[in-house]
This record gives sequence, C-alpha cells and structure tokens, in this order.
Amino acid sequence: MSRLIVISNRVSRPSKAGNQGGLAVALAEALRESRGTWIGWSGEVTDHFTGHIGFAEDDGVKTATIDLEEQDIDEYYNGYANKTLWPLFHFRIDLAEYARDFEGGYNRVNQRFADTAAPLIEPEDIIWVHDYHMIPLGQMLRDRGHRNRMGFFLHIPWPPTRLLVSLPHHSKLVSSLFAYDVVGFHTEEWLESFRHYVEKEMGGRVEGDFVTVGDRTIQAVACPIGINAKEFAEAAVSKAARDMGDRLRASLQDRAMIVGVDRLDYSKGLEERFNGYARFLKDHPEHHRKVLLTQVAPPSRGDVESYQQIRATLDSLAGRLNGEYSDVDWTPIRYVNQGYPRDKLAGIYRAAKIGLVTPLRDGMNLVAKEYVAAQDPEDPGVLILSRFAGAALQLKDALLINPYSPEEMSDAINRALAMPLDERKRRWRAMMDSVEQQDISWWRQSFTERLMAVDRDTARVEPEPTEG
Ligand code: ADQ
Repeated sequence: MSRLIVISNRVSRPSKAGNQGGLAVALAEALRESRGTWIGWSGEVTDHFTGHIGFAEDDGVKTATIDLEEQDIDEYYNGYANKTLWPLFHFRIDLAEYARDFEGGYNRVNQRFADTAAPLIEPEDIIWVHDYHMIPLGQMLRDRGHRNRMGFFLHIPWPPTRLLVSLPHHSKLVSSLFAYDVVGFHTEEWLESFRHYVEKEMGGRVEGDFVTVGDRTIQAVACPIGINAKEFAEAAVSKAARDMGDRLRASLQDRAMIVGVDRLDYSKGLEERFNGYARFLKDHPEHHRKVLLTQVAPPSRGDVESYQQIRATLDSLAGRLNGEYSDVDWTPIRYVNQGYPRDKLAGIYRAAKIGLVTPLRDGMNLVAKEYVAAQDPEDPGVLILSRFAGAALQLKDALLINPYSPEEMSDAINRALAMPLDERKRRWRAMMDSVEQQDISWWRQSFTERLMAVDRDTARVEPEPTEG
C-alpha cells in the first residue's frame, strides 16, 4: 500500500483534539493504515518564520507542522483564503476583498508548505491536498521535481465562471490545479462550473471525467463527502446524548424544538433563518408557546470584519425577536454561541423535532447528515434543507426550500410540525440510506482509489498560465 501524505491548512492531532469531526477521523484512519503523515499549520504564531518542522505521533498518526508569522496569518489565512476566496466561492463577490498583499502572502505561505513537505515526500507516496487554502501547492511541489500521484479536494463550492473571472489572476490560480492528477468536488453542480470555466476561459476539452488543457489531462470528479453515520447514530444513544436529551426535554416542557447548528458564518444563512422563523411566528400565532428555535452557533474567524458584523446582526435580531414575542415563561429563540462535544451534539439533534439547515451556499453541509444520523428511527424528526447546500442533491427527501424566502421557510416549518409519523419515517429512511451508503469511509476510499489508479507515466506537461 502506498503511503498517504495529507496536506491541509490545519492538522488535527487525535489525542489533542479529543472530540474530532468525521473528516479528521477518516483521514487519521487512512494515515494510520498507510503509515503516512499529515502536514499543515500548527495553529501557532511565531515572531519570525524559521521553517522548523514540529513532528509528532499521536495514536499512530504522524503529523508535521510549521508555525506561521503574524503577517502570514493576516495575508494568507484571514486575507486571501477567508476574505477573498471564501466569499467569492460562496457567490458573495460583494464581500470579497482583492488585495495584492493577500495574493502575495497566499503564494508565500504555499511555498512555505511546499518547502516543508518536499523533504518528507518519497517517490511512491500519494499526496492529497485539501481545500482552498492550498490550491497552488501541487504546482509548487511539481516545480520542486515531485512526480508523485497528487490529488486535490475542494470542500467548498466552485463558483460560476462569471463570478470567478472577477478574481485578479484567476486563470493562474485555476491553471495550477492542472498540476494534480485528480481534482474532486462535492457535487456535479460544482464540477460542472469548473468544467465550464475550463472550456470557456482556458479553451480546454472535457471528455467524461477527463479534462484537458493543452497537453495536460487530469480527472475532475464529483465525490460527495459523508459522515461516520454508524458512529454518529451510536453517539446519539450514548449516555452523554441521553443526558443532554433529558436536560433539554425538562426545559422544553412538551414544546417542539427546532434546531440549527452552524459555525457563525454568513454563508450559513443565519440572518435569513431568523427572519424566516420570525415570519413563521407572525404567520402562525397558533404555534406560539408551543415551539422554540435553538440555534447553536460558535463564533469563527473573529478577526475578519464580515464575521464580526454577522455576529452583531444576529445578536440584535435574536434580541428583537425575543423582545417581540417572549412571555415570562417562553422565549422563542435560544441563541447559544458555544461548541459542544459530538456526543452531546448528537443528543441535541435527536431531541429536536425539526433540523433547520438553511445555508445560502454550502459545498456539502455535514450538519444535515448528522441530524439525520442522530434521529430515533421510530420517531424521527424532519429535516428542512436549503436547495443551495451540496447535501440537497443526496438528501432529496428533506423538505427542500429556498433559504432566501421567509414564506417558504415559514410554510416548511408549519408542514414539518404537522407531518404524520409514517411520512416522517419514510423520508427519514430514504435519507438515512444515503447517509449510510455514502459515508466518510466511502468518500475517502472513492477518492484515494482513483488517485492510486493514476498512471504515473502519463505526460505531465504543465499548461502555460495565461494572465487573468
Ligand atoms: P463547514 O463550513 O465548517 O465545512 P459543515 O459541513 O456543516 O460546515 O461542518 C461543520 C462541522 O462542525 C459539523 O461536523 C458540525 O457538527 C460541527 N459543528 C458546528 N457547530 C458546532 C457546535 N456548536 N458544536 C460542535 N460541533 C459543531 C466545510 C464546508 C462544508 C463541507 C465541509 C466538509 O463549508 O460545505 O460540508 O467543509 O467538506
């Protein structure tokens, strides 16, 4: 078995993280099996970049991390990754900031990761690079002479060509993806947008999974990420989950709970969700005092201004809504800014009659799948899901809505509250089948098997970047 090298912005060390997400567990499993290494940023800041690599091994998983300078974090992480690419790739060009410093910092830090990884790579290793922080890394490793099989997976949407061309030097960035052998997206929709860009902007050719520009051909595939469904379903009946369920039920007093769980991010549509719920309260006074929305939203990327703004907006919206509708013994929104361990989270999902997952745009959305996996098969809740989440393509038996429409959200909540048990069971079963079949191991294997099947002797001529 070839050794796997995973390279991503953040590295999750098994014994440090305690309660890891599905992605970290799946990658750790593959790394352990292949005796591979996970390379990335330590999360630490240093005064001056030294290139010192911190090696560790936890629970059979080897990691190699570097510390970054303040300027790196400003320009690469908070800058190009989270102020330029994240909003643009989530269709928010209104929030995207284009600054030369950001792009320079992004390339500098990617060179630093390439320098870090280069001496650790053996010729037979399989390299798997993750996400928008590291798009040009493969090209940089090729420049250093590495001919390994290399894959890249994008965890966020791929934007329509008309939006992507607003990015300065867009074609240079996209050209660098042709250094990989396999490029993966969550859905056919993101894959189609990528192909469209390649055909229209680069004069490329698409034949099945193969995309050719000049004399370089790569595979571009849709490979939807899943969760560890079995483990999550078990977590939902663990002692911690049951205790959490009991605590919640005691406080709910027979009220139906709607739950939302998201990182505090504008792409998650939280403002629109609160407005949709407000519309429901206005449209349906008969449900007052009988329902409440628990929104769990731990802050993220607090150094970025647009994230500070969304936090302030939500604080004020939740306050206004509670002020308008609360009574001495009923508050319609519980707005919680903290994270929970996974077993407690599973207990929260299971106690909720409705899972409200309404991102404006999302590569996949794992919360939707976790909500499904955590349900009681004999009395499952209803998932209300945005059409614009990648997960909507697999979870067709959710109530699919347009998250921008408060009326649709209000109608869906009303319908979910009245849904008969047999319909809830039928919808849940169909969704659970999909969540179980295309789980996190399936995703990891589908991608790495493709990568392992790549013929290393095919020509690897890099396409000439044209200035965008
Ligand atoms: P995210 O944007 O972070 O991921 P998502 O897929 O929903 O979005 O994953 C969030 C994870 O964080 C879930 O596992 C969830 O349980 C966890 N989480 C959220 N709030 C939490 C809380 N309060 N306490 C504990 N855990 C919490 C990006 C892309 C997505 C894509 C994933 C994986 O934006 O579209 O699905 O990567 O590829």
